[in-house]
Amino acid sequence: MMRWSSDPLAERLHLSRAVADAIRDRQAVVALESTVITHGLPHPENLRIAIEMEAEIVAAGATPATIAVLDGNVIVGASSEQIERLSRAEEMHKISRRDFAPAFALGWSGGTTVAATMIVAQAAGIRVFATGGIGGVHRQPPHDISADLPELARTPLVVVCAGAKAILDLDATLEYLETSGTPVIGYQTDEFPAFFSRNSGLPVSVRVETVEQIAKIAKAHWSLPSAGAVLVVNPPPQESALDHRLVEEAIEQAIQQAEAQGVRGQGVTPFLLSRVSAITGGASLRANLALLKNNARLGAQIALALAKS
Ligand code: PSU
Ligand code: MN
Repeated sequence: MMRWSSDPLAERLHLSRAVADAIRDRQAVVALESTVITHGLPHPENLRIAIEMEAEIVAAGATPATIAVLDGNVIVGASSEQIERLSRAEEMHKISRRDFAPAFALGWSGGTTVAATMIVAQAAGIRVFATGGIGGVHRQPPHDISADLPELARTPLVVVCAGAKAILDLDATLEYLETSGTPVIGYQTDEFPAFFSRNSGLPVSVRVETVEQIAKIAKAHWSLPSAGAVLVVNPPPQESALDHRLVEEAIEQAIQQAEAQGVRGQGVTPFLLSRVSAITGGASLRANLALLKNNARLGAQIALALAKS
């Protein structure tokens, strides 16, 4: 057959056998991102949580697909050796939408952000993706806006998270989501969770009680012209969630330290997260790990509900 154009993304997609079989058989599959492994969490917690999230998904009866870029290839369903490599290597890129082209052309390896993971999941035929927190609008000038937000507006998936990273301007992030037409579904909550804490004082656009309701909303949303994602927000588990005010104080302090030390650009998030963890005596890290597992489990339940509907 004559090929009029090449498709570099499709050519570089490598699905594991388990993931390829599950997609072919229309079974429940949950995509997982890898920036949380390469840039979001310290070693060895990053490795442990990547394995535990997959185990949660398997236990719930679905197939996990950790997505990453290795040597210019797009991996869908990383093996334990590949996850181990992602968790250790220092020279990993943080890959968002803009970074795929150089990654393909130059053979980069890296963790995929929420935006990049959505692009790959969609290309592979996966409909559900679970993560910790999405990117959003930053608090300080230049009010950096994460590429995750425009991606949510255009890529039709169910994305499960515990809100946006707590270090962001949540109000502005919700306004962006509203403007760009992304439903924000509170799973058993009226409030947009603040990642480490269950409350933010900000409303979701719809509250649901069951995963079947989420599946119904997703299918209805995707019937609209050029529909993007539905964002499911799942409050962090009660036992490990932190008080909103306490987290706010830690973040304020961390932001001041970042400014004082001149930390900028992509370095800001890792810096703030590690400072907040130090200030809270590791409590924020424990909350982060607990909510990641919690979201993996909910993602699996939603994928099962979608597969049945
Ligand atoms: N939330 C966290 N830790 C993280 C991220 C989010 O608590 O590491 C990652 C996700 O992969 C998200 C990315 O997509 O940060 C957003 O980065 P940016 O704001 O540069 O787009
Ligand atoms: Mn950014």
